[in-house]
Amino acid sequence: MTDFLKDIAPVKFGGPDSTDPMAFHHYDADETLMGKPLRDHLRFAVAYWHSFAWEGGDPFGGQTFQRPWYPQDTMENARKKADTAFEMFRILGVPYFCFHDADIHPDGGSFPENESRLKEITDYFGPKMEEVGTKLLWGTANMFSHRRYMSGASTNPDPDVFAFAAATVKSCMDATHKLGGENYVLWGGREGYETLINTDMGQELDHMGRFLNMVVDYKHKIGFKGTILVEPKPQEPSKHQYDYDAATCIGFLRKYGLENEVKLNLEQGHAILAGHTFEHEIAVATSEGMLGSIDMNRNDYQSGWDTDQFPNNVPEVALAYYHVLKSGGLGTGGTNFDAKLRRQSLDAEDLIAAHVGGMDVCARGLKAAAAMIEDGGLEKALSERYAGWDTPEAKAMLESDFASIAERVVAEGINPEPRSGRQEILENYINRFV
Ligand code: XUL
Ligand code: CO
Repeated sequence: MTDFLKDIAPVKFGGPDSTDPMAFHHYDADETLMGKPLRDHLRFAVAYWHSFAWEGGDPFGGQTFQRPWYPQDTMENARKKADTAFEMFRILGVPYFCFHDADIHPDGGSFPENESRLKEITDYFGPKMEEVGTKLLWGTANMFSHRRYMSGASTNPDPDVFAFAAATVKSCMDATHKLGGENYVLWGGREGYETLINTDMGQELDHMGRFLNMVVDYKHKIGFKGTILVEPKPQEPSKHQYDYDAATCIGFLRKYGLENEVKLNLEQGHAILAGHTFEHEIAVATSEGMLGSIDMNRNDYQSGWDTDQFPNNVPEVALAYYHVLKSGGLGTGGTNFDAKLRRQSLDAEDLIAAHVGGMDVCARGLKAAAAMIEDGGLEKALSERYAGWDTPEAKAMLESDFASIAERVVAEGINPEPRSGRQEILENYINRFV
């Protein structure tokens, strides 16, 4: 038992009436829904970076947290951090975790030293994953924090940065493969630009497309069976991010011939920053068969930057899972809590309670989504709204042309009368389930 978590017992399911703040009220991993336990629907993961690497800083002040594994600049403390992380995975009973290279070992100053540290710490993870029973949902490379990446990684004007990034992603894919990771994620980080005055956007996009093709080639070369995912995010940290939202990423993947090889990792907060709802982003991806995984969190609606809070809005989460379930579930993906404590939430108890609350909110949302699917009310309303398209005339119109459509409009005296979209009635319907 590490010092940090010594007073915290494994979290149990207490049920909706329990008053224990450290118990699950809605997430019972074994509860079956639509023929599958909640554990397998939700596939929860803890994000190593927010829970163990982030120290509580903001643009106006530094570290507020005090953890036994600080300062994070030695391999000894990286192992201490890992000891605590796996203990927390056990306490929460989460099936998965996710990491960036930079979260799990301190920077070594050169590629060979980084690679050797990555090997060392992931070798340390292996037996712990076995012992605790936690698997790797995805690995990724942090190609945005170090100053070498200030002008991007694969989109950097300097080919040496492209090379460093390629070698780094190769090493992170090797580590992910070694640990049996089920996906590999690339979030653009600084793949974007501040000003066109100094940027050749077309060339940068071509380099990013080539880089991602190399990722896919390497996946096949090493026999990695997981899914390659890209994670859309707008306007942060670069003013103009190339992977702005799901639709932008899908266009990019098609342009570079990657639509059958790469899927999307969608994040609630990134959807909000892009001016969308989370369910919009999920529906864009599922309509193209490209939903890979979700980063679950909550963005502040007033702030305009990425606040990465733990989710606590059941209706929002329910609509997100509604679209996930409708498309057949998360596949190799999962629900990764890309969420961090507020910087005043100093205690180990805060960290555990944040995850417990997040897991409960997701369980409530998923159950509401499943109930709406089983009831069929939204599907029925949809098929009624689009029923006109089931007629032979409507189907034939899609195969015809403007001239014959215009003739038919005249011949049949077509003059449509608008019908209600019934939005409030449907919102009231959803309220019955959440
Ligand atoms: C950044 C973000 C990342 C990715 C992984 O906003 O979401 O943590 O999930 O690089
Ligand atoms: Co994310």
